[in-house]
Amino acid sequence: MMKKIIFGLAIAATTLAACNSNSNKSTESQNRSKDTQAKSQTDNATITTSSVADAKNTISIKEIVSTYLQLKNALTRDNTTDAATAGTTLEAAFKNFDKTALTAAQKKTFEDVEDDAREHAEHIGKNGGNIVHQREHFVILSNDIYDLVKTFGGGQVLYKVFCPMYNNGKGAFWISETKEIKNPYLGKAMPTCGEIKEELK
Ligand SMILES: [Cu+2]
Repeated sequence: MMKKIIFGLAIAATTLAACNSNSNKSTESQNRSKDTQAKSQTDNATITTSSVADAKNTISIKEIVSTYLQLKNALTRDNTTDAATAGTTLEAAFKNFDKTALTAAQKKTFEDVEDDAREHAEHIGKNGGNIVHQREHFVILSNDIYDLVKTFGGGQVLYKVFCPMYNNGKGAFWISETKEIKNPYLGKAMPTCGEIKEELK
């Protein structure tokens, strides 16, 4: 739990560094983000196995998911302005989310990702015109959305899709509402790069 919070802060710190457009810093920050991401995926496995049983009821994260998908689709079109708009809307959706009726497991997952996801959504919103940077934030935001969908359900069938080429072959995944591959990281340069890794219900 504490670990996760510390990693969250680390992400926030490296993210801010990335915004200062110093290329060395930016590369270092990306690498550190990747480490954090790997770690966070390990943590996820633990969280989801313990919380899946009592989840997927009462509260819907539909608005968060649909706004994330709008953001994802803007990135597939290389549309940095629409991505920024969706990022700002997503930040508001997290901010206004009503947590009062959550189960214990839902509350835990939501609070684990809330600050981090808001931070990434906010940066995407403020970086219209810099799609490279928006995509850096989208990597970790997608981890957060994955955690939420695993615990709450997505309100529709969703897919976890992996692109092995992004970030110099380190790869990254995203959440999609369609089986058809449209890559938000590489956009129109390589729209069909990606492989479905998991179906989420
Ligand atoms: Cu940023």
